[in-house]
Amino acid sequence: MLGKTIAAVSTPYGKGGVALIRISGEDAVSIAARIFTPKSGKALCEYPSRYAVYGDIISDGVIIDDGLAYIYKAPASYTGEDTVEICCHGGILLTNKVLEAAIIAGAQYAEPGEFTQRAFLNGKIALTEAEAVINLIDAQSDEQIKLAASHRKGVLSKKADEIYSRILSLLSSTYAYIDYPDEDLTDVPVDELKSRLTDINNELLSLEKSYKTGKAVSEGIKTVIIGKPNAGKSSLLNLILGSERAIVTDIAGTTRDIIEESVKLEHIMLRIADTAGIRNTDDTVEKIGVKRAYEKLDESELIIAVFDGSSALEDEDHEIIDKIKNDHAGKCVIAVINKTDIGTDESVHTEIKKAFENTLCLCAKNDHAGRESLFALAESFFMNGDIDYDTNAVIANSRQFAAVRAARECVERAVGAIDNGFTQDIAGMDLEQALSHIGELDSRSVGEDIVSDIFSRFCIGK
Ligand SMILES: Nc1nc2c(ncn2[C@@H]2O[C@H](COP(=O)(O)OP(=O)(O)OP(=O)(O)O)[C@@H](O)[C@H]2O)c(=O)[nH]1
Ligand SMILES: [Mg+2]
Repeated sequence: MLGKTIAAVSTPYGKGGVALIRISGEDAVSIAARIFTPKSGKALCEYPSRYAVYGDIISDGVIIDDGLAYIYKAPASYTGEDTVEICCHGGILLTNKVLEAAIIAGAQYAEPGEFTQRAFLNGKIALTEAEAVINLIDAQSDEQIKLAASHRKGVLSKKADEIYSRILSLLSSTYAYIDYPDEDLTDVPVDELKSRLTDINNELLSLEKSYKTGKAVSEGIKTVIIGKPNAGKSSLLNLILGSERAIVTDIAGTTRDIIEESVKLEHIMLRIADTAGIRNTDDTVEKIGVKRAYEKLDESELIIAVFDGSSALEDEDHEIIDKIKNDHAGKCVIAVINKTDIGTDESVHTEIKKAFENTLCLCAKNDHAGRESLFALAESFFMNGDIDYDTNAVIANSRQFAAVRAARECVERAVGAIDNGFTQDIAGMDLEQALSHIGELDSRSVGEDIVSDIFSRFCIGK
């Protein structure tokens, strides 16, 4: 596959000042030379690497534009192969004609993400760095850019390398034991092996925990707003979003279906679902709404439970409190005591504060200070202040998380084996598996299907 030379338009489809057509592969320079004639009269192939050359762009023997050709010789290019990038004026038809000329001159259309896939296959970038390219392109918040940029710089892949080397050096000690069990050839005494493995285990554990933040930043936290009818859930959604997204009326049972929106806080994103008010009802549509509300509650990572603080709690409120306490223990919960503007029922405050650790009194109609307090509380669950992404490796997706967790479990098993008096070779088997999982995090032992899945999420031309 790497033998063929590929080409694609790397700039977005549409009119613009300039467009960029990228050609990569063994024949990149000779193909580009067929469609690009330098004004200097010198052939394109005669230019050294990293040169920007001004010239004419030719299609079907006719000059159709003038522009620049940037030459990068392997391995000093994005893909690690010979690459030429041709910049022409950014017309839709014109850009397509330049690409078509490159195809006629011998290139093949690139698949989505194929340039970055080649960079990965040619060892130019680690898998986490390739994933960061997609995240940079898809970023919707400053924090997402910071996290992706740190992965692009290799902060996570360097951490993976470091842990890999540390496990490997301990593994070689266990190999010495396997080869010469009766001789005392192991480099590392068993106590030291255990203490070094415990350090690695802790390091993997803190990496695993970093996903709580990484997920909040890069994927967003699944958040549900739940409460009895008329508690003010939709009003709260509107306050959070700063727009009249959901219908609000004084008729109990106004919201029937789930309303989903995303909101950016200072660092993290919330993927919020407003739900139908919880109550027993004979109304067929509302019943389905209540069932969906409970399903959203099950999926959620952050629960915003809304209570009307102006009048005593009702059966529905108690049902919701019990449900959260019994079935969702351990989840992040914010209990909002709403309608502070129309009075305070002390019993509600007492009961809610007794039931939940994090409570907030506000007026969902227009309380902007309350909105800020809600955001600050949500942030505090997932972020510990500003993160220095240059020094802290943070896991950004479930694939990376699964690899780190699996590696940590293997190291933990190895420690357990030593604790239980097993010989080093038994721990060694777990360490071999741990290495393979760390390898999955980056590149060394990742499956072909996973690689294809990652690159299929790219756009064409990247
Ligand atoms: N005074 C006052 N009224 C509020 C407040 N929050 C909501 N309301 C009113 O309470 C009524 C119900 O508000 P909604 O936001 O529709 O309540 P809900 O929980 O979404 O109700 P359902 O969709 O029926 O489950 C509306 O008349 C709101 O204007 C508040 O903080 N103060
Ligand atoms: Mg509603």
